[in-house]
Amino acid sequence: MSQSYDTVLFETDDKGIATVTVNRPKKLNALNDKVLNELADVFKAIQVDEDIEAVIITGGGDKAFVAGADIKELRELDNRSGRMASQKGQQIFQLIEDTRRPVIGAINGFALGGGAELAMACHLRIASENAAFGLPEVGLGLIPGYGGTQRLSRLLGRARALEMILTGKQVSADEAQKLGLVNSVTDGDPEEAARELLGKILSNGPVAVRSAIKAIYHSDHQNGYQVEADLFGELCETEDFIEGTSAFLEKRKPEFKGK
Ligand code: CO8
Repeated sequence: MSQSYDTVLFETDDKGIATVTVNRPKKLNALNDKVLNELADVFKAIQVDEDIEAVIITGGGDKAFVAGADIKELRELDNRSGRMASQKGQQIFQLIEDTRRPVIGAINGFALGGGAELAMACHLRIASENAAFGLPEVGLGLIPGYGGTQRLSRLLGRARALEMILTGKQVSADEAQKLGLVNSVTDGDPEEAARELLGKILSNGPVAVRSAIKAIYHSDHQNGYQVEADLFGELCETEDFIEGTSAFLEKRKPEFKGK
């Protein structure tokens, strides 16, 4: 199934894997207001579509994942509209992070500024060898505004986040992996590598996978242990739990129903 937007391609395959492609290749997929609105629409649709098991986000063309927020639009902002634009982007990226199905960023080129922030809003990131990451906002007299100061600090630790953001330097895919910014680097197509990884993830109990994402993101909150215990208890009453444990004891492969 595919749905058409002007700047975002949205397709779902027969395994329930949705691919969301930011598609403005002539502008290196820069995030203008239209792209952000369409991303919000797509992810609102994903949240309520029970047939979608996982999501891959990637960039159109062969040069960029997303080269940042659209600098032409940024130029028009003042204090009030700038704050609002930052909050709007933060909310959309939070919507992506809150997807209770695995979201993998297939980073196929430049992931700069808002593009690096979009990558960080994904649960997992796989980069192509030519990918490059950076938060160059200070060079434009700005700071990251789509949650990047927060997510980069959580992913890399404060010292490394400070170094990347204060220098605005770009790092290669290999360096990004060493820093913990991406999970892996592939010499092939990162979208294919994401599908391969999803093959492993989606063979597990679907309710457990969703609960694990929720619990892990609660490690940022004070009640993380409580959320973990509550979800653990809920899982103990699922059909998937009965099936997973029975399959182990009966020495066979489980057939999960996602219930
Ligand atoms: N915004 C708008 N247009 C862009 C952007 C961008 N971020 N990036 C590239 N483009 C456009 C170029 O202007 C060019 O358009 P045209 O052909 O019409 O001149 C086209 O894409 C191709 O780009 P280049 O010719 O520059 O391609 P190169 O291969 O020479 O260079 C680079 C590639 C190095 C990626 C270069 O394009 C570049 O430096 N781009 C800007 C990167 C950047 O600074 N990104 C950060 C932007 S700031 C940001 O993301 C803030 C996020 C938080 C905002 C919160 C509140 C709103």
